Amino acid sequence: MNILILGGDGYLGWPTAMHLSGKGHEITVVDNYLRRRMCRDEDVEPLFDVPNLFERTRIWKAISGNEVKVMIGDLMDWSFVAEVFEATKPDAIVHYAEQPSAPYSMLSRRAATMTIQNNLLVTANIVFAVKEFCSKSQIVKIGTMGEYGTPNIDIEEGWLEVAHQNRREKFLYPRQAGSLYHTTKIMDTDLLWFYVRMWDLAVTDLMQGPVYGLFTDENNDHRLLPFFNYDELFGTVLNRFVVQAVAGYPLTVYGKGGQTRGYLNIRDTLNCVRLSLEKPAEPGQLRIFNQFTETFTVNELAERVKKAAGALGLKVTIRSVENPRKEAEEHYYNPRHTGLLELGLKPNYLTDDVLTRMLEFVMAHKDGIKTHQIYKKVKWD
Ligand code: USQ
Repeated sequence: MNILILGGDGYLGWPTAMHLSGKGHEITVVDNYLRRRMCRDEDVEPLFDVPNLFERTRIWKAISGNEVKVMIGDLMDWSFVAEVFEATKPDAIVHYAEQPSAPYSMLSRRAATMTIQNNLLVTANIVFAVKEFCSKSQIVKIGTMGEYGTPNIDIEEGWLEVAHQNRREKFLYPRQAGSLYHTTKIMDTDLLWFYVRMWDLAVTDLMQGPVYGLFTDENNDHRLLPFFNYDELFGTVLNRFVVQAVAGYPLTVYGKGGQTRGYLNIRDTLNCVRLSLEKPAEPGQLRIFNQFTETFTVNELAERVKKAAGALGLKVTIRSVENPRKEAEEHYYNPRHTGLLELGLKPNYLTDDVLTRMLEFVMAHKDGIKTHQIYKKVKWD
């Protein structure tokens, strides 16, 4: 397939590009380096430097023999979007091109409006571009489990059948997000659902939980590793805990630590995206999968990291800190996640070996850890 990866520079975008390129697909990555700029602006650098996209594609070509094309520009700008779609006429679009951080979206009015503008306008531009340049191509959009929030009933995969006054109808499962970022993901799902109904687009929405990890089959050469953020804005919780364990920084459990989420290894993100592309949604279908492999509370993650780090001789403490977020710290959580398993996903679970490998890598990069960026207390209220 000829595949466009929008947001191809990010934590997940670049590993996805290599993975699909390695499987023989023709890949073009598109990015405007927004993530790199936001990190610089907020003084939260990743653990190690990552080469730019042109350099990454040169290294990947030398190793794999595969060419990945690069286009740099802003997907909020229609003239650039048109140029990209005209030049590539893709069979499929993987849409990662969003501001992905919940805490960033709660920083300020400016950060909030940037998140709304970027995430919604880019999604809308993709819809218009598909209609105009490649109406048969499929869209795989990265959504988030956070769209559902933490309701006191089981979470279905995208849809809920409602019986009301002796009649039945299927609706999008009720969504009630816990941050402005997560709210924009609800809104872009609504945009896509509207145009699926109007224009028969074929869309898969992958409702992803927090991702952890660094290593994939394609990045044995460390110059090809993804960004590894461990700061409060862009680091996901398990990646943060691994770095905190190595730095001797007490693991920052927010509040009671009973917050439960569905987690997945970065390898499984790549597999889920590939499986969705290989078995596409039908025209006129919004297909939704809950994309995670296992659930943990924050307390459980902290204990797991403490144990694995202890085996490496690291002395780790866990500290409950004031929760900067407004979220339930103890709650019911039972989301279904059978769709991707049925497509063929073979999960990579969180084992001690996985944690040990991450810890050892971070130990070798310990000098790069800047502890001031770990806990900045970006308040939800
Ligand atoms: N948490 C702590 N301590 C920390 C950091 C986080 O207790 O030091 C807690 C948070 O309060 C939250 C949970 O850990 O309850 C997960 O936090 P996170 O920062 O790993 O994840 P989140 O902000 O929800 O966002 C991440 C990605 C986002 C994706 C989302 C999936 O950044 O792009 O959409 O995970 S989900 O959480 O399922 O919505």
